[in-house]
Amino acid sequence: MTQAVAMDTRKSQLLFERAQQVIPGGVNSPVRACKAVNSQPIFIERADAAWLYDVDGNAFVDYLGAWGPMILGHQHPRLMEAVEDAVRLSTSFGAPNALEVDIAELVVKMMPSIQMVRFVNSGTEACMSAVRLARAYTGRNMVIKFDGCYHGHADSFLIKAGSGLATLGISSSPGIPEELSRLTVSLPFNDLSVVEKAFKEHKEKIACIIVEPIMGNAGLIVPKEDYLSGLRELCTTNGALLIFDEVMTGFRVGAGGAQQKFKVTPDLTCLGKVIGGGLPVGAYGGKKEIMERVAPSGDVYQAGTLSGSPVAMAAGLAQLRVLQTPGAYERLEQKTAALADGIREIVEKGKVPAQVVHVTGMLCVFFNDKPVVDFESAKACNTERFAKMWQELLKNGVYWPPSQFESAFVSLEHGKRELDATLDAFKVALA
Ligand code: KE4
Repeated sequence: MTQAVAMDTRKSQLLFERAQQVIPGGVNSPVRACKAVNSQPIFIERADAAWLYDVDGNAFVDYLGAWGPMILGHQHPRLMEAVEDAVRLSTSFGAPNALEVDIAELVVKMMPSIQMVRFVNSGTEACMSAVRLARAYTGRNMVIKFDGCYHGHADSFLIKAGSGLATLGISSSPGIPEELSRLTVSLPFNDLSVVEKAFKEHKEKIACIIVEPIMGNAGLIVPKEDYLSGLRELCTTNGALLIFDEVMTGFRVGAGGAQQKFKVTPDLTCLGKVIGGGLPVGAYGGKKEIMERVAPSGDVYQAGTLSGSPVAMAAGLAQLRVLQTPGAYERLEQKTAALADGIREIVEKGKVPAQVVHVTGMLCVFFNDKPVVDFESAKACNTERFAKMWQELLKNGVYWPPSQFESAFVSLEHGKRELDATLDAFKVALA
C-alpha cells in the first residue's frame, strides 16, 4: 500500500479549537484527546459497520468500537430498528418498562452467576455500586484492586489505575481524601502471594477483591493459569466477596464472559459497554442473597434517574439477542486471531521488539521485547514507538486506540477487506 497522502483534518482542527474553549481538554473523556500519541483528536461524523468517517471525509477501519460496545459493528439493522421503535414511544419514563425485564432475564440466562441484576448508566456506576454492596454485605471497608486495572472514576478506584490515568501518567488522582484512599489496597496483577499477604495483614477488614478477570486497561493482560481460581479461593477462605469487573469482557470474550472462559464464579459481576449497544448502560449483579440487600428490597441505597431507560434497554437487548446467533463468538475469535497472527508475522519479519496479545474480540500490540504480565511490565513499553505506530496507522486509514494502555476491539463486521487494509497499514506502521 502506498504511503497515504497527508490527511485533510481542517474541520477537526477547527472543532477542536472551539471545543477546548468550552470543554476541559476539548473532550468529554481524557483518552480521546490523543495526547499520548502526540496527536489532535479526529472528530467523527458517522460510522457504519467496521468503518469510521470523520468530519473531513476521511475513512478509517475502526478498532475503537466506542471502547467496546460496538461488537456488532456500527448501525447493525436489528439494533438501529429497535432503537428507532423505542424512541418513537418517548425517550424516558422514569417508571418501569417491559424492556428492563426482558434484558434482565436475558443477562441472567447468559451469565448464570447473576441471579439478580440492577441496571445503571455506566461501568463506573456499576463498579462503585458493587463495592458499596460488598462493604454493606460483609460489614467491612477495605477493597483490594490491582495495579493497572480500571474500574471507572469513582474515588475508591483511582489508585494506581489503568486506562486514561496510565495514558496520562497519573497514577492516582488529586481530590481523593487520604482517609478514603487508605481503604483501597492496590496490588500487582498475576501474583497470588501478595494477595495472600494482604489478607494476612488486613484480616477481616477486606470487604472484596475487584478485578478485571482479563485486564484490558493496561493494554491486554491475560491471567496466569490458576490465578483467578486462586483469587476465588482466597476470597472464600477470608469471607470477602470476589467482584469480576466484566464491563469490557462481558459478552465480548465469549457468550458468558471471562468467568465462563476461565470457569471461575464471582460473587458479583459488573457489566457495561456491550450490554448498552453504544447507549449509556451499566449493570451489576450476582447472588440473590447479596443483591436483595439493594434498595428497595434491602437497605443498600443506589438509584438513577435514567437507569433502565427504554431506548438504552432496547439497544442492549437487540445487541445481546443478535449475539445469541449460533457461531457468533467463533466468528469473532476467527477474525481476531487472523488479525493478531497477521500483525505477529509482520513483527517477526521486521524483528520489531513487540508482543501481540489477543483474546476473542480484543487485541493489543505491546512495544516490549518481553511478555507483558502486569502493570510494571506494561509501563516498561516504548510508548514513543507506540505513538509513531498509531500516527502511521491513522495516516493509512486505521483508527487504533490512542494509547499503549488500552485494548483494540474487533467487531463481527471486520471482514477480509478490513483485515487486508489493516495489515497493509501495519506493514507501513511497523517498518
Ligand atoms: P464507564 O464508566 O467509562 O462506562 O466504565 C468504566 C469502566 C469500568 N471497568 C472497565 C473494565 C472499563 O474498561 C471501564 C471503561 N473503559 C474505558 C476504556 N478503557 C473507557 C474509555 C474512556 O474512559 O473514555
